[in-house]
Amino acid sequence: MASRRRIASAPAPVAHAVGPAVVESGVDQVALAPGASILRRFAAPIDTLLREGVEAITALAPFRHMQTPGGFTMAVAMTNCGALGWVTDRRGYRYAPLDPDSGLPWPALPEAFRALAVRAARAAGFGDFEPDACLVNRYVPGARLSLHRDADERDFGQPIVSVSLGLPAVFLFGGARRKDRTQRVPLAHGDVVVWGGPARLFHHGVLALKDGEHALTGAQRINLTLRKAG
Ligand code: MD3
Ligand code: FE
Repeated sequence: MASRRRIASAPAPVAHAVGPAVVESGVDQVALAPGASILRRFAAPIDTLLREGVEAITALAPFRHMQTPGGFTMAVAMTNCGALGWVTDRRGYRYAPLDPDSGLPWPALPEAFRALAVRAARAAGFGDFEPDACLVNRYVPGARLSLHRDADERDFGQPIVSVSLGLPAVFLFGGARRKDRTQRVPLAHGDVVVWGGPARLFHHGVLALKDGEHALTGAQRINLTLRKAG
């Protein structure tokens, strides 16, 4: 069950924490599971900066619907920034330094993305996070992401930091085994989730996006996942 706490000036470290020297005060942090923390609205103060970053990235590396190894077209449109980008095609899933559509390196990771992710990871107890990859997912109404695990990164000791922008979504959070029961977690604009520790390899997905309009993104949800892939 999720437990909520408000971090005060001298918080007790969360149970899964690596032991941060400093934890941000005033962060509304919910422990979803050991190693998984939601920082509600953590990204909201810089949402316009993040939106502009996504615009700059997609001008160089447009959103595209990738193919799964099984030959399905993903409902979620994706692009990447940073030294490595996650790609899927008939040959499989992998991280690649070049955008397969252009043959060019992925756009640079914006400093605002990097700094936000490092700050969120630290607030959740992961003091040495150094992202080198950022997958950018775009959901339009009806788009969903089926239950999966993120296992293409080298070091599962590094967390994944996810940032939600725009329309709200219902996130499905399961367990180590695909058949484990799932909990439904609403994720709203500005929410940041840090996935590490035992939760790092848990199954998860996103239910079909509901119709709506958001002032910053229109009829879309954008999710950034910052990773140390290489
Ligand atoms: C839990 N993205 O890109 S972010 C993905 O909202 C992905 O676009 C979803 O799953 C989205 O792979 C969910 C939350 C997330 C990301 C990585 C995780 C949850 C995770 C890794 C382990 C456990
Ligand atoms: Fe995932």
